[in-house]
Amino acid sequence: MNPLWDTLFARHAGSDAPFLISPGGEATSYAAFLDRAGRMAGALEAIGLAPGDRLAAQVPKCADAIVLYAACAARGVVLLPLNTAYTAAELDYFVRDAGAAALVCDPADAEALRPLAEGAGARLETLGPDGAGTLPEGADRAAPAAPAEREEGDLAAFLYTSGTTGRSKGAMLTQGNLLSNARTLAAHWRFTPQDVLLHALPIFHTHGLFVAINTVLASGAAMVLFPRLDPPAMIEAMPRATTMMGVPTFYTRLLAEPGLGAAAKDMRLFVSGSAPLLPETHAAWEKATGHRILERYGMTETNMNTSNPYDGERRAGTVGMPLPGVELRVCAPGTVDELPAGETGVIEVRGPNVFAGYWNMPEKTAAELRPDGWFVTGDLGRVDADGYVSIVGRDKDLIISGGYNVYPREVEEVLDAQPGVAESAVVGAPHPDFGEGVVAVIVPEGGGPDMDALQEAVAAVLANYKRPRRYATAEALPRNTMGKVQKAELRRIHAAAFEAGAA
Ligand code: MCA
Ligand code: AMP
Repeated sequence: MNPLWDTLFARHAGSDAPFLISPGGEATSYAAFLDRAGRMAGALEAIGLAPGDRLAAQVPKCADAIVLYAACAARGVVLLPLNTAYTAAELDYFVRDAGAAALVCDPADAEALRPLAEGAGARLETLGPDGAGTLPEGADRAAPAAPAEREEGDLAAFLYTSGTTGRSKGAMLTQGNLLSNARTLAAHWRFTPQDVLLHALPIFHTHGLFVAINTVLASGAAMVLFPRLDPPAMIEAMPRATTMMGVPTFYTRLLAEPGLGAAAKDMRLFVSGSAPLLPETHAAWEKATGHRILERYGMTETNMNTSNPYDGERRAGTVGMPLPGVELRVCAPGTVDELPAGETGVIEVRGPNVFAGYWNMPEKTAAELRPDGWFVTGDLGRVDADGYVSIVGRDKDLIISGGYNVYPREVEEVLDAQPGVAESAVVGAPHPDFGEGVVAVIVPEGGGPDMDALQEAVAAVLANYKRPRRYATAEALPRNTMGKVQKAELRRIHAAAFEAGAA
């Protein structure tokens, strides 16, 4: 028995139905995909990976990257997908912290990453598009491996999430976590084998990897795989598709594309999540396409928690109701006192979707995952009298830019270490394309920093989407009587940082 492999993958054995479709229309059947996944599992076995071993993967989005996910499921190897924008410094931490047995990277990055892998005691493998790399070549040669024996409680993936304090945490997701959500979403969003999903999300986060791919697998649907967000190509493919999932930036960028209305005519469902969808975008989309976007809410630690209804009202500005099997409550901050409908507090969730804790961090786990199974999300929200959940803010210091999380603390630590910087504070400001953009406020010391050198130093350690897009200076940071930086005040001061014409 291997529930993840059996339920999502093996049940399609022998099926000629399409699973992966290239933007040009070339289809790979489920049967052909499974054959390759079995061989890729053989390649993992050949390099000595055993069930429970961690495999870190910073690989380009391509069919073989999805084959690798399937092979890890088959082999019981714990997949640790990594953002392709992460720098070597970021990668080094994840590989070491997870005790990864292998690091898989783009063949083009192999030489640069070899010392890192060696230093961390991980073997280095490569995987690129079009069958290039040591693992795809290994799969070409390997015989299919038999699936490993696994149970629902066994780990399937580690997804790292930064935090408001301390080191990044590896959220441990079990086979059961992924399966419960896959089944729920496929049913709730009415996926069938006739569906074709436009897949343009990255596949190293929950949204593109689990929400999108597992829902397709759980329903026997197909997906058109785009290497990245590509509005013209997606509009062209839309008449051959039925559904799309995206972050809000997908919707604002597609709205600027000619031909959207006609292309979207026969689509069945548009889903948005990972960041708040502005009610204006919701309205503009309905006007342009006749479709009401279905917004849902989730987290790395919990997969999906709530969704607007498929049949009922998809209410703009809300994330709908708790999904079947998921409990949600709103508590007064710092307590377990549940608040009445309409009052704002911290959202907590419980259910089979909630992760097993943070890798090697019992204290962090205890702080966020209560012994009775409630997970403290750090999102501030309320539940209306008719059950719709709205997210109204965050109890955690977090910026969400284009669907990616940026933890200000991580950026501030890098800025504070630069010459000429006494201290810094990083906040989010409304951004027309990314929803929020990163703004850094620097308190200079001495002659102040050399800004070119500072930006170079930032780029050397932080992934591109975390880097401040605006810098401002201040003589001092606003602080409250406890000495805490008043981020709300800084957000107010810099609210127009990304408005047209702003410096
Ligand atoms: C790219 N850039 C960004 C971002 N993405 N800057 C800020 N925020 C971003 N998200 C910058 C690059 O640094 C570069 O800057 C320039 O934009 C162009 O880069 P490029 O890669 O070409 O950008 P793009 O292809 O246009 O990508 C924008 C994007 C992408 C499509 C919005 O970021 C994206 O796919 N986001 C989705 C993220 C996602 O899947 N989140 C789910 C997390 P420069 O020119 O200065 O070098 S999972 C989750 O949140 C939970 C579980 C949930 O509920 O789903
Ligand atoms: P991550 O840690 O990358 O999984 O990001 C999860 C966070 O994204 C949540 O805690 C929310 O703050 C945010 N999020 C996800 N979906 C939505 C949504 N539909 N509306 C508002 N925020 C969202």
